[in-house]
Amino acid sequence: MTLSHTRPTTPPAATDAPPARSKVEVTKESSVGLRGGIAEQLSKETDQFAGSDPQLLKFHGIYQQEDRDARKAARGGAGARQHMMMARSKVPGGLMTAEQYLVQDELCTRYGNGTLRITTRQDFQFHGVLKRNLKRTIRELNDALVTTFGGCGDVVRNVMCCPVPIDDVVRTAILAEARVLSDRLLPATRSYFEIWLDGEQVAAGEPEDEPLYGRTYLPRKFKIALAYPGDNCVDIYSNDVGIVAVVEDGQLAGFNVLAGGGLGMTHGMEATYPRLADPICFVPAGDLAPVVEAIVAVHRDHGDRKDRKRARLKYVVAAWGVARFRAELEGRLGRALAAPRPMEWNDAADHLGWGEQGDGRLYLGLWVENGRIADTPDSQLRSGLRAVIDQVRPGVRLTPQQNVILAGIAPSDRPLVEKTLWAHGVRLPDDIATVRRHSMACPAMPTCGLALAEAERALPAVLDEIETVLAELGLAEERLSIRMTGCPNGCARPYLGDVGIVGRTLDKYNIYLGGDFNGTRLNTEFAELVSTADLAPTLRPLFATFRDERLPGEGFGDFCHRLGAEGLRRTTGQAVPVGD
Ligand code: SRM
Ligand code: SF4
Repeated sequence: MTLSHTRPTTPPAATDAPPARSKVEVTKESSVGLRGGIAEQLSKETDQFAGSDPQLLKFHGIYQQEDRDARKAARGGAGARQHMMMARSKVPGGLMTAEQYLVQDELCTRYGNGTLRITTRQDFQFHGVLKRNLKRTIRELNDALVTTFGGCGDVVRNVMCCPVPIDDVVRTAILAEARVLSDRLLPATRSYFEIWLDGEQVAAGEPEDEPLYGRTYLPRKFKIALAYPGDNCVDIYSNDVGIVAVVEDGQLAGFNVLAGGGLGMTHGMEATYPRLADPICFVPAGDLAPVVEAIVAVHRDHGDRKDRKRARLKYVVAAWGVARFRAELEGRLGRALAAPRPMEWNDAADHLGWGEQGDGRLYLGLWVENGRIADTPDSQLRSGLRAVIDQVRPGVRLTPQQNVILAGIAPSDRPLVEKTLWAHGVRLPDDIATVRRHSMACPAMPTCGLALAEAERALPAVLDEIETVLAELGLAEERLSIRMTGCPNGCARPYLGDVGIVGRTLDKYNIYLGGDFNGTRLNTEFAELVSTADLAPTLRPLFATFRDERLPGEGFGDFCHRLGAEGLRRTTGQAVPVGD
C-alpha cells in the first residue's frame, strides 16, 4: 500500500474543542484562518498592533517587540517606549540564492536596524522594522521568493537540514526532503497572501479548510530537522521530529524518525524541562512525509491546549512512552512501523573554512559571531559578504550554528574572495579561537521580550576571558561548545552544549555542564546565580582539573559528565552557589 497521499485523521471540528483551553486557542479559532484584525490594523497610523493580533502575527513570521534599552531609559524619564517588529524569513535547509541574499541585505538597511541575524534554525531575522514599513518588507521579501509565513506560530517552523554543499546523492536527497516537508506542512489559509501580498479576499467569515491543522492549528510550535548520518550539526535531539538519513551501500535506504525533543523550560517549574527526542521508527525513503504528517497530527490531537508551557509534543511522548506513541502512529497510518536502525554520531561539524564540493567547485564556511551579520569598527562583515556575493554569485547557505556558507565558488575565484574579505577585516575561521568558533548566543536584550539577562551582547566579552584562561592552561586548541541564552527557553540550545550559560535575572546566570560536543546528551546544573564577572573565574578551576585529570581523548563535557556536578565541586574545591 502506498501511503504518500494519505492524510492523518481529520482534525477536530471547532465544536470538539476541550472545555478548558488557553486564550491563544480562542484567538486562533476566531481568527478566520489567521486573519484576525491584522489588515485593518495595518492601515491605521499606530506604531503597534493591539489586542490579540500580535499573537496571530507570529504565524505570519512577525513578532511585535519593544526596544528594551529605550524602555529602560524611559523609566529614568529619558526616552519613550519604542515598538518595532521582528520579521523572520523561513529558509528550509538554510538554502538561498545570491540574489535572495542581496535583497535581504538591502532590506535590512531600508527597513530594519542595518543587521541580518542568522538564527539557530537557519533563518534570517530582521530586527527593528517599524509597523509602517512591515508590509513593504514582507512584500519585497516575497518578490525575491522569500517567505516569512510559518516562521513563527503554532505550526511547523523552518525545516532544518545539514547545509554542507558536498555533491553526494544522500545530501541532495535530504535537502530535497526538507523542502518537500516544508511545503507540505504549510498552513492552507490564504491569509498571508491576502494581507501582505494583496491577494484576493475570501468571503467574510469563511476561512479555507485546514486539512492538517484544523481551525486551532497546533497546540504549540513544531520543529523538524534532518541530519546526515554521523554529523549532528542540526542538533537533531532538540526537535519535535528528528530525521536521520540511513545509508546502505552508499545509497539512501531510508530514515530513522525521532520524536519528542525540545529544550524550553521555566526556572523553578519542574513540570517543564528540556528533553531529547527518542528514536521511534525506520521508514523507507519515499515514505517519510506521511509518517511526519501523522506525528504532527498526534501533536494536534493530543498536545496540551490548556497550559502553553506544557503544550509541546515532548510532553506527550514523555507521558506515553515510545511504545504507545509508535502504536498511535501505526493506528493512524494503518500499518506496522519498522524499528529504528542503529545510529552513531562522530561529529557536529560547523562546516567552516574552504572545502571541495566534489563537483570541481569550492565552498567557504564563514564564522559569524552569534549570527549577527553587521558592520562594526573591527570587521565590515556585512559589506564584505555583500561584495563577495555580488561579484562571485555563490549559493548562500545558513548553518544551524549561526554561520554562513558560500557555495559553488570556482577555484579561480578563491583569491578574489579572500582578498575581498581581508579588505573588509573579515577573519577566516582559522584565525578564530576554537572556543569562540564553537560558541552561540541568542539575541536576548534589547529585542527579546522574554530575556532575563544579556546573551549576544555579553558573550563576546565573557569569551575574551575564557579564551585567556584556556590559553594560560594550555587548552587553547580544545574543542568545546559554550552556549549562552538570556532566559531558560533554550534558543541557542544551551542544554546541549559542553557548557550552557542560562540567564536567571539581570546579570546572573545558571551554569550547566556535562553535555557533549556532538549534542547527544543534556547537561545538568552546576551553579546558579553566577554574575557575568564570575563566569570565567567559576569555569577556570574546572578547566584546570580537566587538563590534569581527563582520560585520553576525553572532551570537557564528557569529563564533567563522568565526574557529575557533585564530583566536580569536590574535585575543584569550589563553593559555588547551587540550587537543589
Ligand atoms: Fe526561540 C521564543 C529567538 C530558536 C525555544 N525565541 C523566542 C522569541 C521569539 C521570543 C518571544 O517569544 O517573544 C525570541 C526572539 C528574540 C529576538 O529578539 O530575536 C526567540 N529562537 C530565537 C532565535 C532567533 C535564537 C537565535 O539565537 O537564533 C532562534 C530562531 C529560530 C528560527 O529561525 O526559527 C530560536 N528557540 C529556538 C530554539 C533552538 C532550536 O529550535 O533549534 C529553541 C529550543 C528548542 C525548542 O523549541 O524546544 C527555542 N524560543 C524557544 C522558546 C521555548 C519553547 C518551549 O517549548 O517552551 C520560546 C518561548 C515561547 O515559545 O514561548 C522562544
Ligand atoms: Fe529570548 Fe530567551 Fe530565546 Fe534568548 S533564550 S532569545 S532570551 S526567549
